[in-house]
Amino acid sequence: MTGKFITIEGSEGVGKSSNIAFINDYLAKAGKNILLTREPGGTELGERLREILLDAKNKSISDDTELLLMFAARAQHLDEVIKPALAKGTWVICDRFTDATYAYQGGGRGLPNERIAQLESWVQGDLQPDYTFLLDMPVDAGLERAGKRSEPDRFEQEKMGFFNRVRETYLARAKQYNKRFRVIDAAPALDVVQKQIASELESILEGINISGSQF
Ligand code: Z5A
Repeated sequence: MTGKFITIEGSEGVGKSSNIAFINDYLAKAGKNILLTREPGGTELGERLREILLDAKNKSISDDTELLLMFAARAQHLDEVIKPALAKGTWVICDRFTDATYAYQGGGRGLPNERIAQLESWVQGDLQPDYTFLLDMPVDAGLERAGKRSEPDRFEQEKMGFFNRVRETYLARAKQYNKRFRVIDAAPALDVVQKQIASELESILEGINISGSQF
């Protein structure tokens, strides 16, 4: 008995938080047991690592350290939260996962994909999300949305070029893993974005019912 593992990705200001609540409600109405979680974070230790990683005062964190801390938080998250929930048949909705590492530490920081892949294989084994929603929109418009919020964190202080590489990496991965990814145009008004998400969720649920799975 296993639940489905759904991840939500995108660069700054694309509206992940706004849309995760919508996905949660949609699936709850469809009768699924749901666990909402996030990365980095999702456990007591992971949330402490998140504070370190996002704190704009921590200017001296090296790129390798950043990568290792992301996977340290992920290892704990998988063992303590994600795997047990999936094993019970719960659907896990996670705000960012390893695609974010490829996008931010790989695309953004320029760390080699091979190094990320080694850690991915060590920490996750074969475990991959069943579905990944990539909320995509032009970087400048996303930054404008994000800029209307509070003080920028350590990542939000990066420059345009960084976020363009993040977006390009996400789009390249969506193309490479096109069975798992659902790319959503996040630029229009929220109700239009949510119509696209609802349509994808409907087809996911239909596909699961047709294949005869009880989940
Ligand atoms: N990170 C990493 O580097 N490597 C990794 O492996 C992982 C993460 C897992 C924290 O992530 C940081 O960790 C992240 C990458 C790094 N970098 N940053 N920054 P996070 O997901 O917690 O942080 P975030 O990207 O800033 O996400 P967020 O705070 O949840 O924001 P959002 O989801 O992009 O957007 P939002 O809060 O839902 O919406 C932004 C604003 O736009 C808000 O005022 C909304 O009301 C508005 N909005 C949303 N949708 C619309 C539409 N459609 N129209 C108009 N306005 C809208």
